[in-house]
Amino acid sequence: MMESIDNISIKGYTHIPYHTDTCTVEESVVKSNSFYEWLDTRRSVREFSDRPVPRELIENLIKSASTAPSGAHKQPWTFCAVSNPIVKTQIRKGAEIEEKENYEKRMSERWKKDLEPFDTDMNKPFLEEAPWLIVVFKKAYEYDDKGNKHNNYYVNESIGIACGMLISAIHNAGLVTLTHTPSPMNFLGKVLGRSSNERAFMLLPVGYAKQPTFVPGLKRKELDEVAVFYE
Ligand code: IYR
Repeated sequence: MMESIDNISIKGYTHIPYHTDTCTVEESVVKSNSFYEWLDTRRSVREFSDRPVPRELIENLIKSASTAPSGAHKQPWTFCAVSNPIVKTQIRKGAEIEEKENYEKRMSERWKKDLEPFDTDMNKPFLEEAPWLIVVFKKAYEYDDKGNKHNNYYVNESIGIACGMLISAIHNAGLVTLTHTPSPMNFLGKVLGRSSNERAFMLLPVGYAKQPTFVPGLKRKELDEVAVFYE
């Protein structure tokens, strides 16, 4: 039995005891390796099954993402979860208008060549086929009760972490996603009727993978290509 420790006060703010599972270093090594092996099985998937996904599951994913650390704990994000087929169609149409411009005009030849292994183009059927779309909005600023405007802190860093945690939560639930960024993404705020302080950051279609599904046979960089140790 762990001895209970009381809350303490620091500069007038309550601090509570932090509890986490205690484990040996050996257990930590085993856990970290199995987490890595499991995370390494995640892939971006563009083909979705029509198998339904209940709203409760999506709520759990969003709650998980919203546990992410954020600048001064402002949690500068809104997750819009869309299953309404009419809204999904509007989003697909808006995204394909931007992607047509991207593929035909904005993207360099080198960029398009780099994308060849992924077999992407301006058509985005997954925006209607996936049972849910989660559109993540960042809040660069907010208004307090008196109507005063306050900028949030480290908004891109915070929301990037939250999206990473969302992607991990999706993988953990046995679902798949891909990070879709049909820039510019202003159309998403209009379709979803968001406030002017909310900027679309990322669009994640969520569902079960179509069976069978094929993904590019890509290879991840080795540890020594991505890490440098200073011991
Ligand atoms: N937004 C486009 C292009 C695209 C860009 C990158 I970088 C990718 O990794 C994948 C796609 C699209 O979604 O097709």
